[in-house]
Amino acid sequence: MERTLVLLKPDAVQRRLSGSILTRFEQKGLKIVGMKLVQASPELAAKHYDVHKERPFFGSLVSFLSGGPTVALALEGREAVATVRGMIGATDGTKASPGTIRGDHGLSVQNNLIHGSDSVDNAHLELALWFCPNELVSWTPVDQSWIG
Ligand code: DAT
Ligand code: MG
Repeated sequence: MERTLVLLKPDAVQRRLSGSILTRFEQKGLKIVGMKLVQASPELAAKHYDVHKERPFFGSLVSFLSGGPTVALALEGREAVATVRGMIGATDGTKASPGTIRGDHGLSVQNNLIHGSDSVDNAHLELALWFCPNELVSWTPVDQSWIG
């Protein structure tokens, strides 16, 4: 079982899409093991996007991610990292396939609603950045054996 970090970024919260996006993950069979509303500081946003610190859009990206509340989710399931990335779709909403979260809800590159970790290693790092260990809950859903 893998765990991955998902952020419903401030545009998703402002547009009241948090619930419908979360429903997609629940319906897929992914298990919520962490969930909270966070007002990210610019420092947290900058750490989260540290890999992009040399890019010209970095300052704007940090302002965006710290510009309102974000829903932070830790999701668990088989192949959770790649599964979530597939459900999210391409970075640019205009290129993201219909049926994906970005493909169904956005036209922007920066304001693209959602983040998902891109590798198991980055998932570990990002989960540690956004959650304290005691905020992650290990539990077994009653239908687990039917989900796989
Ligand atoms: P992803 O979120 O699909 O993993 P990424 O890691 O390449 O995409 O970039 C991180 C975020 O930075 C992305 O969600 C939106 C923003 N971004 C990426 N490329 C951009 C660009 N050319 N202009 C503005 N923002 C960009
Ligand atoms: Mg990325």
